[in-house]
Amino acid sequence: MKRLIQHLFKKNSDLSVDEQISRRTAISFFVASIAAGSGIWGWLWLRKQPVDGGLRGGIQQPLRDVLNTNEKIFGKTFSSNHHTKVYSKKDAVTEARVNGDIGLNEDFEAADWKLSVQKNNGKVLELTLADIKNLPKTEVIYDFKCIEGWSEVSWWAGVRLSDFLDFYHLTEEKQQQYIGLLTPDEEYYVGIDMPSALHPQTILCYEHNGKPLPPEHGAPLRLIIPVKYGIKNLKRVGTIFFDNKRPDDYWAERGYDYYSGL
Ligand SMILES: Nc1nc2c(c(=O)[nH]1)N[C@H]1C(S)=C(S)[C@@H](COP(=O)(O)O)O[C@H]1N2
Ligand SMILES: [Mo]
Repeated sequence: MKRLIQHLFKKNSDLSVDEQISRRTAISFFVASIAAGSGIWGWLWLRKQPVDGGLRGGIQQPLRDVLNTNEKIFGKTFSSNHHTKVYSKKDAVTEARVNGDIGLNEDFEAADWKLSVQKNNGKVLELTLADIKNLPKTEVIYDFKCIEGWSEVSWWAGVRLSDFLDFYHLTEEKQQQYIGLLTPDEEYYVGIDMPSALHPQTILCYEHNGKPLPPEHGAPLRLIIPVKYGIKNLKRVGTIFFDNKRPDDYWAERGYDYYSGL
């Protein structure tokens, strides 16, 4: 240690080459220790920070603050006039990859399924697939992106969520800041900011490759929202509701970005 300190305070010219090298090593070591120390300190500090809201878990508030700031920036640049790039049918994969089966339990009876729309006056609208298929059909063929690092061009069709809300006069609901969607068993759930939900390419989807949506892709009805990553594209919608507070979100509670925009 004494040698080390002497090294640090001697003039360079008084040192041999070897001593100069060892001094540099000592300084680097010293700097690296401080850097590592502050990293560890920062990590210990972060661990002690309160976890953000969400009943079923969450991430430390400072981390969430960073994500929320990102959301503000990206939210401002979001425009419903900006369409996600679309492709032609021949570019679409014939069998889209299947990913994620949370909330898709096996004892589900598609025949008994109804979509529950929780209106803000407390009433619930119960709709059949036939009701939904009665509305104008919109197709979207786009590059579906999963945060796990894969993407593929796939072909989906259904009713535009904004057309659906207009048809059922969900005017007050549309003015809320968020829309929440849950699987019938409530095991998987997402929250979507209203501007993204009302985007013209966002659909309640019941067809894939021109055929009825297969169960593993979320039959009878799923959300297709090309302005977001795959995690927000909830399969097997059971309930829809509207709120000015952020709805619970499965992956946001596990540390992912709530906004998850593209
Ligand atoms: N109900 C439900 N929906 C879900 C998931 C899930 O686990 N359960 N996974 C999500 C994820 S991470 C992705 S990438 C897409 C995948 O959709 P696909 O299986 O139709 O390709 O579904 C999303 N929707
Ligand atoms: Mo995903």
